[in-house]
Amino acid sequence: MIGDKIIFLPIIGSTNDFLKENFDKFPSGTVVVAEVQTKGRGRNNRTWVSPEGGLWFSILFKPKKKVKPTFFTKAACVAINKALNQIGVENKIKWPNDIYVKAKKLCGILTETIFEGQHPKVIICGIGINVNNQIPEELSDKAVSLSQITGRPHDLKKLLKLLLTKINYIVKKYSTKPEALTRVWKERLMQKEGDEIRFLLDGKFVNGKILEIEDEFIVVEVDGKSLKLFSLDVIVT
Ligand code: BT5
Repeated sequence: MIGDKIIFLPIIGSTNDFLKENFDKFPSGTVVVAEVQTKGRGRNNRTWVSPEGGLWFSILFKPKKKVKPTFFTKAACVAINKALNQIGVENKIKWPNDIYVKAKKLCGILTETIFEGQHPKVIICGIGINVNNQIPEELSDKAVSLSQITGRPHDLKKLLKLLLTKINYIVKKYSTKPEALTRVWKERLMQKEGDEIRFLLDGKFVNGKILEIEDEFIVVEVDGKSLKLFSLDVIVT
């Protein structure tokens, strides 16, 4: 069960790195939570700002069956989306790994894999949610915290418990039918196939139409040409 073992750390570089270095010491389902991360990471080594008051945690998976690592990103996205709806916070998934409230990012997910040959031996799903923490000045136009949205502080342990229960449920429910999870995830995305979007491409804003959404890439039509993109800076309005 996810969260049967939870390790609470006051301060660490990154909970993902902690599990990458120590995965052999802990069973599948172990969760590591840090009060503060000094080297919190996003994708492509981008910085994830992680001061006190936020919920910064990683889940260790050691899958016995063949599974795509993106299954866990989608499962976490859908579980968090549902958990937040349950506490009255309307939100959407932004492809591929974020949770947005209106036009601001509340949560990011970073799934990392250690392969044994072709087989994913260890999958680490790191989740960062702004809860009671301050949003730094430089992110204030694009990030938001749960306490800013609801106007009250939130109990981090209670929230963690709710999220772990939901993630556990979603992982179990869809482990034998991952394509059904993909459908649910797509339904809850901010952007859908067919949508006209404005996005950043090589430093320039362009308009395009989403042709196809996959786990790892998105196909966009721009000026009659289709482009396969592995990350997408959509202008969220
Ligand atoms: C993510 O990356 O959104 C994945 C973030 C995962 C963080 C968790 S916390 C627990 C675990 N341990 C880790 O070290 N990481 C995981 P990406 O899509 O690349 O977005 C990164 C971008 O989000 C940055 O370049 C900033 O623009 C923005 N950002 C940084 N900190 C933020 C924050 N606290 N809230 C909202 N946006 C933030």
